[in-house]
Amino acid sequence: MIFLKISLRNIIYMIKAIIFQIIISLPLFGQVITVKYGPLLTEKRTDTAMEKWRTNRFGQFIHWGLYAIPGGEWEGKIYTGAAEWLPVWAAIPSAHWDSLQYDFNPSRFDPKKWAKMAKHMGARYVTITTKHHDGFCLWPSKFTEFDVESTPYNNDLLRPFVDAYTEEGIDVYFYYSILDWHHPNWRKEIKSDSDQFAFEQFKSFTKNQLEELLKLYPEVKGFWFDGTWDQSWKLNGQFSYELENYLKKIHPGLIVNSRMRADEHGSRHRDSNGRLMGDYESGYERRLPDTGDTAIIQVDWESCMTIPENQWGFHKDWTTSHVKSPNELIEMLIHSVSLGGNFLLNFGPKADGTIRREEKRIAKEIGQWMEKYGEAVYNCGHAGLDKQDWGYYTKPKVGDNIYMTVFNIPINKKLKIRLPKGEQINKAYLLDRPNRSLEIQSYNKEISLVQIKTRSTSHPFVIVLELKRKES
Ligand code: H79
Repeated sequence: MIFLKISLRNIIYMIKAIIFQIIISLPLFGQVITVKYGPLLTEKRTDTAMEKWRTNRFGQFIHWGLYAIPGGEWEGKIYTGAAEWLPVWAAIPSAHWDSLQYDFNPSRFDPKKWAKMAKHMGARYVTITTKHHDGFCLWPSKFTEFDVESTPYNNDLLRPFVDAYTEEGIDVYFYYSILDWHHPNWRKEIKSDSDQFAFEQFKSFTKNQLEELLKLYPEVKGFWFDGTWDQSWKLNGQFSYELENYLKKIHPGLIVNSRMRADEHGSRHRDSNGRLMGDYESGYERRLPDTGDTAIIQVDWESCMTIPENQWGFHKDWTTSHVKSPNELIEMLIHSVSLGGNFLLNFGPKADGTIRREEKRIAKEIGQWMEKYGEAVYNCGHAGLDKQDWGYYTKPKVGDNIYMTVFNIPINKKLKIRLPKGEQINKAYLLDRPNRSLEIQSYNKEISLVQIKTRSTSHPFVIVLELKRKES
């Protein structure tokens, strides 16, 4: 009887599972939802601008704005949430927050120093907050008074920033928050005709500012949109489609993240049929795809990461969460590249324009590593081999070599490699010692072992693997 009960339950469970499978695979059976305002392109872009985006692989994110002034502290109380969300955590009235602009005077801002630091870290692109959720603009905008021109600093910050980074050969991208706590016409939800009217004005304002940014800073390579999760924006799939199209027309080669878009059914990042919108998937915020999620390589994608747990803008107290070490961050970078993605590491400069000591140190240490091993990062992607516990494989776009970045040395100092059928190892050597080959042993038909010598290192290191076809 018990047996019967269990099997009945199992049968019900199986039926449920089958129904679920059928539902999720409906698009595969041709039950495709009609989407008019989905992706502009359904394939990966192959133009030179996008190819460059792919070769860059490592970028610097910069969150800078009025939130750097309080740095997470309001009326004597430290709020441990993200510093740029302080007006929400401390329920600060808009007018009060906005008056911070009269205290904004980054007299020590020296973008050449920032750009040099980024260059030494190995960043090939930078994404800076031109306007975050509070609506404050780092450039003199014709369309608002809530900008850097109305501060005691009264100078454009973006122009010298763009110049300094461009000078160092670093591609510049603009972060832009659609959501705007300052603008009177911003709406989270459209509940009435007057909301609708206001939001139409807001859409024009958004379009005007984006056009303005492209006109003032024609060097910019793309936009990183944020703050697009509210109902008002999700209901405007047609507008975001047309806006993406328009911006790309007036600025050929422009690169736009998936977060900008919703389709006309309100589906974000991916349309209602699961197709990526924008040029790359930008949903990986403070997280990475699982190492086994090789399906992700079908699209371009980027992960953006904070150094503490969740601080983007400058926060004066970094003791309340784990602060990632350079090695942890390098691992995240390599993890991203091994799955064909980019890694954007965040920095939150202080209100005076300087960069905090902890961030400088981290940038320097990552830079020392990149100097030695950057070959395994730039222009690299998924290697097509099964991931092993010692670390990650990456493969350059050009050439046949494969890089193994080792983070965990096994007790027996033998690194397992499972090769595809018909392949064998020709040679393996340390990237920084190309003249000395490492010994290769065969474990069984499919698995080989690379023997490493005792290597006392406090950093990950890279092995180059040369493969060749097996003679049959
Ligand atoms: O700019 C950085 C963050 O400030 C910003 N994106 C990065 C790059 C960011 N803001 N919010 N989030 C990321 C996470 C979004 C949380 C939300 Fe909510 C959940 C928005 C709406 C629901 C939490 C709950 C915040 C508002 C309500």
